[in-house]
Amino acid sequence: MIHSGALQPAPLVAALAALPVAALLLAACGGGATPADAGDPIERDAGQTPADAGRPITLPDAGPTADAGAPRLGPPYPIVLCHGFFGFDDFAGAGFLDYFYDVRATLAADGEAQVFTPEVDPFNDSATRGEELIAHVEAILQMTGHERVNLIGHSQGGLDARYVASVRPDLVASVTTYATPHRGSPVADVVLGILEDSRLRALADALVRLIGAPIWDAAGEETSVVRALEQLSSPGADAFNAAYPDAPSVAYYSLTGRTDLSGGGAACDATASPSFIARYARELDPVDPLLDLSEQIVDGGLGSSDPNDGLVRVRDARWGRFLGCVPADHLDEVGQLLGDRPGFGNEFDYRQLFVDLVRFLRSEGY
Ligand SMILES: [Ca+2]
Ligand SMILES: [Ca+2]
Ligand SMILES: [Ca+2]
Repeated sequence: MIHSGALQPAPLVAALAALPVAALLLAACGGGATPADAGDPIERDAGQTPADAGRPITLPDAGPTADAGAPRLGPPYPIVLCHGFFGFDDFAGAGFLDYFYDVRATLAADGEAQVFTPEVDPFNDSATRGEELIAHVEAILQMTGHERVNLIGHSQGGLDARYVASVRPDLVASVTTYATPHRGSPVADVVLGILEDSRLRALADALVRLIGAPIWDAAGEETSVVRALEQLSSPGADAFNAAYPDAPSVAYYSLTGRTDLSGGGAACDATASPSFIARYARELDPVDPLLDLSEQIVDGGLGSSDPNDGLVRVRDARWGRFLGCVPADHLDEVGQLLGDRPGFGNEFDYRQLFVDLVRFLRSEGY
């Protein structure tokens, strides 16, 4: 936690901004599930162990996988869920692996045995996290024998996924980003002092509560949380997009949430939005109290209404083929906290969304 006495004025601002951003980052790809039918185990050196619910995957030592024992299986490809900014470690005892709350078990019940939830640095930029993710993906491919994976990233996890696809397109069949701030988040801009806002202090406090981590250490120096925030700022997003262009061979999809009882309007318009998303068109979501302040900043203030999920604006979340909006705040999107209902009167079912999304990817040939 931040010790207010150690904070400098600028760092404090940064701390505030970091709160909403942290929620955004929630979605870095987490891969960890061990397929039940992985087949003959491949001999691997005991190296790093990707997080997995009780059944760890052992990463190969490092070597390239392009040659010996090259993966060869086609679709349906393994699913890799990429988590965002932080890991909910402090939320009611929920472990990091529950970022996508109960999603892997839900998908398993639908016949999807190869769903992974790898863990990457909860607070860092997407180039760093993306490199970690590449190592996980290589291990997953070696274990499953497939030639590629489908990456589904929530929040910053979507940027991590894009990094992997840009740098190693040979490993990726599709990238689906969910509430990912491709064009940055006003929350990060506010925290880093790029935008002025009188609510900074309260925002910073809220951010620290949300991410459960200090933005500045006791000496008043920045932590890696700041690197993540810088990436999520408007200029940081521009630089990332320029550095890591989409791979022509990879399919890109996106979807996002809308909250604060907004119907989304034109911002959510999606050409031929699939029925599994369009079915929620009439549902409205009340924003989680944890995101109330950041929602006010993101949507432009009183009298304005820029559709968003409490941390990410809809217009910033569009990438590739936009599938539409679901009635959910940034936490509801992945079933947080702890699988709670999204809000009074809202029939959005995030578990069903993941089931339908994976079925959709299968129907698309991935
Ligand atoms: Ca609003
Ligand atoms: Ca919720
Ligand atoms: Ca909600």
